[in-house]
Amino acid sequence: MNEQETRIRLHELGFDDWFAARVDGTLAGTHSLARVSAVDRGAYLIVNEAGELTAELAGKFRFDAGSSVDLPCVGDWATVQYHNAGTMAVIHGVLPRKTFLRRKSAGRDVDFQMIAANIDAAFIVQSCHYDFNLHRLDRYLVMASEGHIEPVLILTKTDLVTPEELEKTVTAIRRAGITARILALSNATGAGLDDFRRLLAPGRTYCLLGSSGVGKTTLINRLLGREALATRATSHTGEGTHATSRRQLIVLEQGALLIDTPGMRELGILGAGAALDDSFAEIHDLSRGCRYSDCRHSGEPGCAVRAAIEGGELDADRYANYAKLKKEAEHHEMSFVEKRKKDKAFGKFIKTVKKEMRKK
Ligand SMILES: Nc1nc2c(ncn2[C@@H]2O[C@H](COP(=O)(O)OP(=O)(O)OP(=O)(O)O)[C@@H](O)[C@H]2O)c(=O)[nH]1
Ligand SMILES: [Mg+2]
Ligand SMILES: [Zn+2]
Repeated sequence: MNEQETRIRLHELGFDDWFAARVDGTLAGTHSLARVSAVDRGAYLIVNEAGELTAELAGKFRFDAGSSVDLPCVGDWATVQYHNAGTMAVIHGVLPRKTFLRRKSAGRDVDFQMIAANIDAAFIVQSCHYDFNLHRLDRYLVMASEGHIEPVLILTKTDLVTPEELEKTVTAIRRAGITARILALSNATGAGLDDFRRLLAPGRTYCLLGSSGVGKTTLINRLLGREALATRATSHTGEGTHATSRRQLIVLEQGALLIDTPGMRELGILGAGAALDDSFAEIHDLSRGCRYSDCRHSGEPGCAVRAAIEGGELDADRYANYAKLKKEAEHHEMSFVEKRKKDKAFGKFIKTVKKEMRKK
């Protein structure tokens, strides 16, 4: 591949003049450019003009990084060197980020965790059935605007609500003063998918954000035209577990770049349990009236929350939404064992990629 072809291919992966102006000229000839396509606890995949391969951080880069924010994240442009005939890469640095998505690390004030970098538009995905929540939507909008990213709201599962219910949701969003573009679709029937496709431009990068189970990965699979990525429907994971376990960049045939993220990431912006009780303050207050201090509100005697639902003072759907998020928060907090499981899964994933590379 000559220099010209390499440049064209990198542009297809989202590289542009903005980044070109920020490449350290002294590295020309010795270093190459590649885009980070997946990250999971110290293991990296990158994509370059020839395809996808695994990468490691240079020791000096890791050592010099002041915090995790300085380390590569999905979507970053990295300066790399290749070894073993181009099958192994070492990342020496990342270019400045044009835009970014980051969340506050749980439990700390000033620490941030990167979600993705160099995103042109963020798709904030909520299901119009059951998951929809204005407060959460607002958090995502703040997150996008802080990162200088245009937000687009995607309402999924329109097949599960009536047109009137959908209309009500859209009205509620507009009444809250949210002016971002809204697109409603169903992965099940395909309604709205063509409109969604029209939003995607070749060489542009999009990130899907939203709670677990809203259909982010299903949407990507619909665009790919095959079950390329595991969803809750295909992975047979139980309720409350996350079908997607890592952030990953996917290149569509038509040329757009999509980053899938696991739903649990939203817990960071909500601040898990505490913030939940904050946004569902009335439920938290009600629970103080339960007979048992550790009441799960699942049929215990003297449960004030159940009584409020039965008495019509607390909306059953609102409570269901709270219970679901609470479960997710707890899941997030007990995630040590889960994390280990995921590490193993990622190890397997890396092995498959390596095998694929050897075949080429
Ligand atoms: N009825 C209906 N079901 C859908 C739709 N989109 C997705 N689903 C189902 O919703 C479930 C969750 O979908 P996923 O794509 O795994 O959700 P996700 O947002 O990727 O979830 P995480 O990876 O856990 O963050 C699956 O069982 C899908 O089949 C839709 O538009 N309508
Ligand atoms: Mg997913
Ligand atoms: Zn109770």
